[in-house]
Order: sequence, then structure tokens, then C-alpha cells
Amino acid sequence: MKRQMPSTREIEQEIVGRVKTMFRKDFEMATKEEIYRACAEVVNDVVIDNWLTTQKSFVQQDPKCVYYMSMEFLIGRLLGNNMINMRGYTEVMDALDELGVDINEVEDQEPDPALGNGGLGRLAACFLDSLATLQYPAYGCGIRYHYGMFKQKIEDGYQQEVPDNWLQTRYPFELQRTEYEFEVRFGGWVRYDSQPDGTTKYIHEGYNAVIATPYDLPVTGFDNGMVNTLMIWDAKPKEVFRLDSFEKGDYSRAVEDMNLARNLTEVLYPNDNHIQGKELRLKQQYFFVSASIQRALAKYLRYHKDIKKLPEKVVFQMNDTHPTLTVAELMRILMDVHGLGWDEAWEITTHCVAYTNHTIMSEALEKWPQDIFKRLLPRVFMIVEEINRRFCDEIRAKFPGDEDRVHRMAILADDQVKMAHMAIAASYSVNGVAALHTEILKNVSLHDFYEMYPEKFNNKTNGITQRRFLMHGNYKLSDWVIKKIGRGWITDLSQMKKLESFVDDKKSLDEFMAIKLDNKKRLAKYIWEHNGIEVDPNSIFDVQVKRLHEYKRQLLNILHVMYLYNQIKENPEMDFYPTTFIFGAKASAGYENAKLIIKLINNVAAVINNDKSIDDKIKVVFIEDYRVSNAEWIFAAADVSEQISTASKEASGTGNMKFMLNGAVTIGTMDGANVEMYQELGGENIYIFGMSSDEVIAHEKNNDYNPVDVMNGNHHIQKVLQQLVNGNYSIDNPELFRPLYNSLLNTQCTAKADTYFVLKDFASYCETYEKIQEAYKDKYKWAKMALENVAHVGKFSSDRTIQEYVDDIWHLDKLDLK
Ligand code: HBZ
Repeated sequence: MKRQMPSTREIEQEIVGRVKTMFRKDFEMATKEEIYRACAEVVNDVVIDNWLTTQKSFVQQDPKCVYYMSMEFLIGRLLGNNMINMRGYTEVMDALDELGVDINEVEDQEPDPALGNGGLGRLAACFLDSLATLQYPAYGCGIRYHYGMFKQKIEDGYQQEVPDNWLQTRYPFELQRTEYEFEVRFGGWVRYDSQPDGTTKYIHEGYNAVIATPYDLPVTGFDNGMVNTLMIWDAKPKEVFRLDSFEKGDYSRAVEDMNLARNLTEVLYPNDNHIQGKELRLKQQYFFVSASIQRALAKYLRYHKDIKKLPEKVVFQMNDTHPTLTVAELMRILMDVHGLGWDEAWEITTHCVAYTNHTIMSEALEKWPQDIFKRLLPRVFMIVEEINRRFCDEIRAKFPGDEDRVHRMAILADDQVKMAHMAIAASYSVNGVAALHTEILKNVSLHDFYEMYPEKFNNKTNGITQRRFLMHGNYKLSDWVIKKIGRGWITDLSQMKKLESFVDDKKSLDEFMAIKLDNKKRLAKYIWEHNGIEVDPNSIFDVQVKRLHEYKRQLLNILHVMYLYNQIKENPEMDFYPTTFIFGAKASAGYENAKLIIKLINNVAAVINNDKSIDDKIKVVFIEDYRVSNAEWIFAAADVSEQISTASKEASGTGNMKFMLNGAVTIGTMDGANVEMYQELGGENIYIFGMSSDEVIAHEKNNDYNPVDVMNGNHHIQKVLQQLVNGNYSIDNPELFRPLYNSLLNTQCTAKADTYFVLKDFASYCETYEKIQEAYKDKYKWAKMALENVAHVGKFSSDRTIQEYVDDIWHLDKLDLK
């Protein structure tokens, strides 16, 4: 039976009661943090009952489960989300209101769990939300990083990274599960033991071991009583090392084990779309993969005898190549622990694993040096060698005489282990994350593999959860939509199309835009409090928030702002609708150009925001520490969504969908899921510019793009480029931005210049932007366009995406919770 949240009155009493028992305080004396903890327990109480019921249904119904294997789950705060999913948000808000406390301040006490970098990690979190809401049995498997994504401080315009110590005080939503601990082994060597029956046993010796302890987090479904589990693994030494003991055994091994455990789960690698190749990262991968598989198999074997039927009950979905060790580790356990032969183990493995690709960027393709891999995982490496040997034979059988192809496709080549190749060789499904991306995989980056296994390739266009990104982040619009079309869209986003009946109704459009204005005021207040910049909520809010990467082209955006500023200065009477350009982005700590782009944005902001002569026509704001919690407010307040990656580079994008859901109009390239947004919206409701992916790919292939030619043909570009290096935006050090200038124009022709075609797309971007300016001046035209975006967002719910994974890849049944 689904347990509901209590009434407002009861919640109020419970909060007061909890504050008393947890903190020995009268409510009036409680801090905001204590109130937050009390609320968390009130909500947890309901969640836990539903969690128990869900677990009992698992036992009774014995359903097939997906294990979503991911190094990252960017879940964001749970209190608000769980209150919404338990249908108790308003009740808690009212209860707190009665007690004289603002719910936002209470929610703000929760650390924002940032166990991910960006899109890939947030996608995993949206998927878990949708799986629970659609009542599909699922486990998320990840790592309990002690330090998540760093916090970003901006000092003198530069990004500073500050550690994110989210576990400093107890996190109220996690449950330590020592009863599900497993050992994970690293290093050592493999001894061969011949058996009387002629087979060989492989015995792993001399290893270092750690104990993996899972912490379970509840994943609540919306209003259905379903609570799935996200298990995140922490490491501890196998034996607590006793310094005072006489019998210390192998002293140095014990020290090593302790250090291994201490480092393993310490910190998330803060790189997106870029691989550093650090040994500790490989250890992290093996650690969580091995522990998760062990737990999955233990659960399976509790109720089933025949390990060969594993694929009937278990599927491992690998979120990019980071968990690809799933393939070899499952093989190892099936053979070395359960005694299966190679063919039997391979048959099972290849029916249990599936792989999602999230990028075509070559610097993100995971390759590990074979020597490191072999030293760290000697037995697993032997298995990879055998997988590779058989895979190469298979290639030769299908393409006789094509040794070049064998070399290109091999898992082991050039002294490296190529993780994507192993993932594809073993998976029964390989998917991209948007239609265009999947086509590029098939026709370009993974073409060899597509020719070998066309049946494995499929597309699953990404999606987002409307519960967090509309109901929670934009409750005013959410309530308005409910008033207009009812509640069906909460679990069936396609119903948003019912809003079509209001797109020509001026009164509705007025209400709709009044909500946008309220959300802009809320963000303006946030910006004032956090950045000390005053912005006008009546100006256009033009927003680009995402990780900082050259392919995402924040540089194009800021160069365009510099250009607009020049235009206004040269032509003060120019008709220009006041616009606030809002940026938010973290750069990987070691990514110099990305960090310099942040500095450039801040310097441009400092110059423009302080120039009284332009009458506040342009403001530039860099929002510090862009993360899930402030993202929700930013999407709600946006008028214009910047999705301007170089065509072919952004696999899908998901921020684009969150803006659309909140009624922002996109200016973007034909890249990733923008293409599908365009298809859903029609050309009138989205602003597309720039080269197509085919054009980009052709230039890359022919190596025939010369940015200097583009610059010479466009005096606006010449001017902004000069301003990059003449001290206009860096008076003290005119050379400061030289590296960015060089990245666009390198005339020494040693390095490639303007890899991401910023200059090539500049003119088209400027032209298209003018149309946005024009459109915004016509209030109802704009409002209609914005509402059309909400009305056509249906496809981009992660509920739709998950249903497609279930139908085409996972084949799960819904859990019956009655
Ligand atoms: O995955 C992103 C894609 O860039 C984006 O287009 C897509 O929408 C999203 C979800 O499919 N990729 C990432 O976010 N990638 C990473 O964060 C990443 C993290 C660690 C790595 C490599 C990539 O080692």
C-alpha cells in the first residue's frame, strides 16, 4: 500500500516534534539547518515505508531489473524532489509557513550532491526518476565520492576551485548497508593451476584488497509509491590496521590496503568530454563495477539456481565507456567463481550488457595503457586479451584479408586497451543519444563497427524529467499549466500539446508572460545577492549555462556580445532591446583555454556593465557555481536559450530541453537534439544558424577551412579580434587573451586554428540574433513562440526515453505495487 504524506497540520506537529527529539530544542530556537534535518526525517519516514513495500514487491514478483552503471549521478537536492514525488510539497510548504519559515530557505540548507560533471551525470539522475515513475525495477550503481564536483568561486574574474565537502555533516537520505559489503582486489599476479580434468584454474594472488560498502539512496517515483535504489559505493580497508598489534602480519601490505581504500572514492574527476588517463580513475571504475556486479549476482542467486538464466533477470546498461569493465569482470566472475566455460560465460555476458555512447570527441574516447591495466587488473587483463583474440578472429572471418580493419577495430592495439571497442564487441545494444548523433556514429566515428554489427545500433534521444525541471524549479508555470490543461502532463508530457488552444489567446499569453517576469525577478534577486550585479527583469534574459568547452562555443557568444557593444557605441541611437547576457559554466581545472574564456566573459562584463554611456542596453553576468539547484531557477527565468555548439559536436544536449520546457526560445545550430526540437517546433519557433554537421565534417575531412580568410572578409570580426589583444578588455595586460586569439587565428600554422569554426559561423549568428531582437519587440509574437515551445516539448521527457529503452533494449515489466 502506498503511504501518503500526512496533512499540513500533522506535518507541522511532526516537524516541531522532530526538532525537539533530534536537537533538544523548542522550534523557535532551531536553526534553519536543524529545521531542514527535521523536515528530511518527516519525509524520509514516508519514503522508507514505500521503499519497504517496493522491496517486498521485488521479492514477490521477481522482476527483471536494469542496473544502470554510471560513474556519475548528478542527482541534485533530494528534499524538494521527494516532497514533490510524495505529493507533499504544498503541505510541507504550508506547515513551514504556519511556523513562520520559508521553504526555500529550508531547502537551501541541503548540500547539492554533485556526483557528476554535467549532461551525462544529470541524464543518469533523470533516468532514475523516470524509471521509478514508470514503475520499472531499476538500480543505479555508482560511487560515493567524498568530494563531488568542485565548487566554483570567481576571484578577479578567474575561476577558483573549492573542494565540495558534501559529506561534512551526515547526509540524511543515505542508508549505509554493511550487510551488502564485497571485496574488490587490485594488483598481484595470476597463478595457473592445472586440474585433473585437464582444465586450468586461475588463482589471483598477492593482491591488495578493499571492502566496498554500499550506501543506498531512495529514488522516488511520482505519486505511485515506487521507490527504487541508487547504490553508491564507498571503500574501506579490509582489516582495520592496528598499529599497536604485535601480530601485524604483512605490515606493508596492510599500509597499502589502507591507502588504496582511502584514495579510491575520495574525489570525482572533474573532466567532461576529456580523458586524463589517471590510474586512480581506472581503479575507481573497477571498484564500483566489481562491487555492483557482485551485489547483482548475489541478489539473483538468492532466488535462482541457474546462473545461465541471468539475462532473463538482469541487464547492465553502461553509461558511456566508463563502466566497460563490466564486460570483463562479469566474464571473470562467471568463469572463476561460478566455474563456467568461456562460451557459456560469453553467451551470458553478451546478453546482459548494453552500451550508450555520449560523444564523438576523440579526446573523450577512453584508452588505457596496457601496462597499467595489466599491473592493476592482471586476471581481468587476461580475459580482455582473450576477448580481443576472438573478436579479431571474428573481424577476419567477416572481412577476410582486411588487416587494416582488424587493427583499427581491435580492443588491444598500439599498447592500449580501447574501451569503446570492448563495449561494442560485447554489448547486444549500442545506442547514441540523439538521432543526428546516432547517424554520425553509424556513418563516421563507429562506421567499422556498424558495418560489422548493424543490428546492434539504435538511437535513444535523451530526455529530462519535468518533475524536477518544471514542477519544482518553476512551480508558478507548473500551476498555471495545471489550471489550463490538468495534471496529465506530469507523467505524460505529450499532453503539453493541449496548450496549443491558448497560443492565440491574449489573456493566457499575458498570464504566461507575467509568470516569466516573476521568475526573472526571482533570478534577478539571486544575481544581486550572489554577484552584486543589478539586472533589469524587463530586459531579455539571454542564457548560456553548461560546462565550459570550446566546442560549446561560449567564445562565440561573448565575441558576439563584444560586437553588439561596438554597434551600440558606434551608433547610440540604434534600436536595441535591452538584453542581459547570462553565463554559467565550470571549466575543468586543467583546461587553460576554458578558464581563460571565463576570465574573458568576466572582463567583458566589467567593462560593459560599468559603461554608463550605453544606457544599460547590455548587461553581462557570469553566475558563479552553476549547479543543479540554481539551474532550476535559471531555466525558469530564461527568454533566450543559447545552444550554439559546432554542428556534429554536441551529442544531444539536455539543457536545451530544460529551457524549452520553461518557455525559452532557442537560438542554436543544427546539432544534437536541437535538430529534433526543430522538427517538433517548426521553423517559426526556433532560430537556427550556422553550418550543418555535414558541412563541418566535410571541412574537417578536406582540411580546407581558413579562419584568416573569414576574418579578412568581415570588418566586424576584425574589430572584435583586435579588441581581444589590444587591451580593450585587459588594460593591465593586453596580452592576456592572446591564447584565445591564437586559438582562432594561429598564423604560425603549426597548430590548427579555429577548430570549432567560431569565425565561420559568426556572421550567421549575428544575423539570426537580429531576428530575435525584432521578434521580442512584438510582445504577443514572442509570447506565442515561447508558449509553442512548452506545447511541443512532449517528446523530450525522460519518461519517453526510458519507455524506449524498456521496449527496445531492457524488456522490463512494470512492478505491481498494489
Ligand atoms: O552527455 C554529454 C554530452 O556532451 C551531451 O551532448 C549529452 O546530452 C549528455 C547526455 O547524453 N556528455 C557528458 O556529459 N560527458 C561527460 O560528462 C564526461 C564525463 C567524464 C568523462 C567523459 C565525459 O571521462
